[in-house]
Amino acid sequence: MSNFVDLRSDTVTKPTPKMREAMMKAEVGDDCYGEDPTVNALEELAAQKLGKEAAMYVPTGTMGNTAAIMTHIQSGEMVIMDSECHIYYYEMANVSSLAGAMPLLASAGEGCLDPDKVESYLLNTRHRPKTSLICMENTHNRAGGRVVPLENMESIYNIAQKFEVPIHLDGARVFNAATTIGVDVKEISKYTDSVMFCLSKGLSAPVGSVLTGTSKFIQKARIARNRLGGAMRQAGVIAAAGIVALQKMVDRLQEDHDNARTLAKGLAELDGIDIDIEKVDTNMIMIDTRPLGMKAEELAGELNKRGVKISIYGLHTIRLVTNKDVSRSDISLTIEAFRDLVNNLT
Ligand code: TLP
Repeated sequence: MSNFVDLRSDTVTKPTPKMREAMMKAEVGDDCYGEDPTVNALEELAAQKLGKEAAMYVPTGTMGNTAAIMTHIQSGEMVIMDSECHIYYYEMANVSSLAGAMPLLASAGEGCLDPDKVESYLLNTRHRPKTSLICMENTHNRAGGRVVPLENMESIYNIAQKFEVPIHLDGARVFNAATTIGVDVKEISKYTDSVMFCLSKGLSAPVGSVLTGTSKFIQKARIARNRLGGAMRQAGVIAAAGIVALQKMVDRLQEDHDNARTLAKGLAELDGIDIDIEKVDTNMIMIDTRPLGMKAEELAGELNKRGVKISIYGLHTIRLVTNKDVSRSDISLTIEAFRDLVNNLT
């Protein structure tokens, strides 16, 4: 066991004993023949939770997003998105290299899309390739786990409907968003045509994400998954943990959010730590390292020496993510590590 407090991500969470038990007992079959009962059960459960007709289990969120884009569009078309979204920033340019699309950036800040920019991109089609898809992300990772308000999603959805363009949601942490807004996740997914969500983040499954949408869309998406080499066989062994994640782990996400707030409040009291607590919507905290006179890498190294792992999110930005495996006492240890660091600076 490591003695580190690991705040790099919620992806670092280990499966629960219930997950391991379900994995051991999972009934399996060849999923490429549609014969894995556990995968089928997970897909049905996921579709029902998101209020969609069908779902497809994928190994990663990146594959789910890429398969969705490949399914919604033709190569040579354009896809509207935010300049800080995961699809644009982190996903190895798959939107261009695998789906063959050009991203059109329509950011409004804080993870939202600008309705006017979106509409003008959709209007102006005469001399340009077709704009065939809008991608959104909720919660928004690089915006610091911010919840994109339902109003923003609704206004983008209304424009999309008018121009008959689908919306894909990177909902890697959509259950965190629903928890903060205090609504059923369907209140978010109703403003989308497809949603990818991750089982392997705050929900703590060891592997896996799910892409949801209409039956026709998912049928086509299975071909995209094959093209990406992502068709699996007796995947019920891992899907079993995904079922436990959906059934048992959604209701505890508030605990991660409460821990993030406690951590943010504790850190904000220290000299040189500038955090806007009102922006801590979910399980993430972003910290600008400049008031400490340090670059993110240097600060990460200093925290590591004090037993805390964090992520570097820019030259002067670090990210801290609470998760199931970070306890209240880990929160206190982290505040003490920062205090020690700050005291040694002054
Ligand atoms: N995000 C990871 C890193 O890649 C940055 C993290 O630690 O947060 N969408 C969003 C919004 C994500 O945050 C991530 C992972 C993904 C998609 C991709 O999921 P995976 O890692 O399963 O491919």
